[in-house]
Amino acid sequence: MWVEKDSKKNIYWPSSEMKKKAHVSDEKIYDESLKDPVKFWSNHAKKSLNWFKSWEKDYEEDFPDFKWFSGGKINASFNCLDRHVENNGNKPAIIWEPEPVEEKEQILTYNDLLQETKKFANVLKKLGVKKGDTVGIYLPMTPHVQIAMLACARIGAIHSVVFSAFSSEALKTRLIDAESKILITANGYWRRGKKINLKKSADAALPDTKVQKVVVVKRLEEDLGMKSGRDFYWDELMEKVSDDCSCEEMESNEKLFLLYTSGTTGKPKGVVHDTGGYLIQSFLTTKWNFDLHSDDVFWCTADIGWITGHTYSCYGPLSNGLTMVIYEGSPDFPEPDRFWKIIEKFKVSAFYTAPTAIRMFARLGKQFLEKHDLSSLKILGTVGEPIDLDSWNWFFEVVGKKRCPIIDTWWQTETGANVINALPGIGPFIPTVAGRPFPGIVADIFDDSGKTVKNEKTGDLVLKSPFPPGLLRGVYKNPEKFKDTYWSDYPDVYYSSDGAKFVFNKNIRVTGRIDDVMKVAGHLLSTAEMENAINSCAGVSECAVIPKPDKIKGFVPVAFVILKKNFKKSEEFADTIVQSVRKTIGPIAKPYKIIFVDELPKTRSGKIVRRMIRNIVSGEPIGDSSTLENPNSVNFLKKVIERELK
Ligand code: 6R9
Repeated sequence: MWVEKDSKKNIYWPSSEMKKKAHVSDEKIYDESLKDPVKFWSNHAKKSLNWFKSWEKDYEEDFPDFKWFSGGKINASFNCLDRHVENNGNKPAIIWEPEPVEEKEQILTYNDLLQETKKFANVLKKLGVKKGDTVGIYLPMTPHVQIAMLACARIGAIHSVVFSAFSSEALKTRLIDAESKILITANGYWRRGKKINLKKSADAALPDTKVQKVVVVKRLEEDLGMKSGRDFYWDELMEKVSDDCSCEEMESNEKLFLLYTSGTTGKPKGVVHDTGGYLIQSFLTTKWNFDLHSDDVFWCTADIGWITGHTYSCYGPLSNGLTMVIYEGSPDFPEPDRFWKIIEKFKVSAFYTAPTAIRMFARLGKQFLEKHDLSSLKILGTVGEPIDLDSWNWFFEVVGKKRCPIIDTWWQTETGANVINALPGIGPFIPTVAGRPFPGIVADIFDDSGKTVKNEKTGDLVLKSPFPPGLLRGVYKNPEKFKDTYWSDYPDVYYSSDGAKFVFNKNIRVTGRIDDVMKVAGHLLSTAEMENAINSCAGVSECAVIPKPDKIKGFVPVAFVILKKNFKKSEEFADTIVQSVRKTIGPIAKPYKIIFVDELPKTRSGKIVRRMIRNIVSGEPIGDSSTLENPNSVNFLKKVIERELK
């Protein structure tokens, strides 16, 4: 038993067994770390990471710019690989489970991973990649993706991974913005028993980008069309290089990677992460939040295309020298018990997934778990969106058999690593509540006037100085956007765009986004990006994309579309719109429904009042409509929504 129920409240505490085993179990860590957060992080960075040269200044701030460990020289690839091989070279680093059940798992030890990374780093060099260049990565979940990322880090190139289920247009936008000269992709992969032709999407993305060379992993047997002089097979390149490659000494604040995230405008933002700061927050949150010890097996189910994959399926576990599982395919293939089978097969001790997956499993039923031995599990983690009470209970009772703490981790692409959650050895574990800020992180919840809110009152979640070491250092090539998006709503703090409240004495419940982005099955999508795709269809005059609550996916996008004069609504036209969104962003952004309307509520200045439409769609109070330009549109819209969505 790793947890105990509080006898009075519906909350849980670590058992004495958990307290004994945990890396941290003394409550004092919070107060002590907050007395001097800079010292807290510096001590851990010194103790837990290998530096080629120690830093001159631990923290500097020139708001909103800040630096950690200035002058320090470090390499992420070295910290994830080289330093482990002497004592743990034969320890599995990655256990890769392919989707087809007839294919055997592949295990890469730290020796293997280091050797492959060194070789691939030499491949990159041979292709002309230099320190500071960006490299596009559009790969499925096979170990090539970690090798490619670590090879970039090794030579000081900046990786920019694009989710393999994004469309070619989404890939193109990101390749252009990042100015990538090289793309690493695969000829395909398996998803739900089908072959996905990734190379075709990659090819379609390349015109108008700066990409000159493409490295192709041969995941499938078929040749999907290689362009001579531009495309090269990964394996063939690897045969021709040496397996010796030293690490570039990176100044701590130099870029490690870019990762694009959806914002409130149609254009995704290239979130910039540095090296030393990002690495220490990734290292420590992995170790403490999932209470991982050397013989544990960690499995984070997130795709590498998202920040959760970067931090908890690459840099976090590998910098700790741990064994992690990665899985290529769909959670319910060939049967809905695939995840539980994997946990049993590899004796996973900490399992980190998303509420949308939990909701799907809960709906499928517990019979799929009951035939599997899940007794290896000690810690369960969740991330991506607020977890509802039913899903929390199901995760706790059915998956964890009431034995394991649930670590509900709040964080963002921008924060790089976990920021708010309970610690396994300290607790409390409160259903639907993330918990306290991780030690050394200063968070607060503000009311409109920038003062801390009272208990149980919702406000804006902010981070205060000294800013967490893993926090973003910029929006790629766009300092104005960086400033406007994160640092302008209140003086002196980082604004998260999430609503939150304090409950149970300084624990934080995150209530969700307050800006125009939505989480669809855990994927952060921008309504403006979807609206741009819809507006580009001939015949569309204007539109509003609104999140509709959904039992499994959290939210699904519904598009309200006003047509130009002389255009008629039809099912075919609705389908054209759906296909346009699919093509521009990817299948995850596919609208649940297209609703044609004659008008939408607007302000006097002509802006669509999306908040009001959102309230009608989620059945919440509509608010004052008297100041609208067209107050009658609201009643009309209510009827349409009742008819189309109920
Ligand atoms: C890591 C990740 C960030 C947004 C964030 C918030 C939501 C993430 C959450 C959570 C409540 C949690 N979010 N974890 N909300 N509780 N435990 O998901 O990054 O894709 O950038 O999304 O996700 O709304 O602002 P990203």
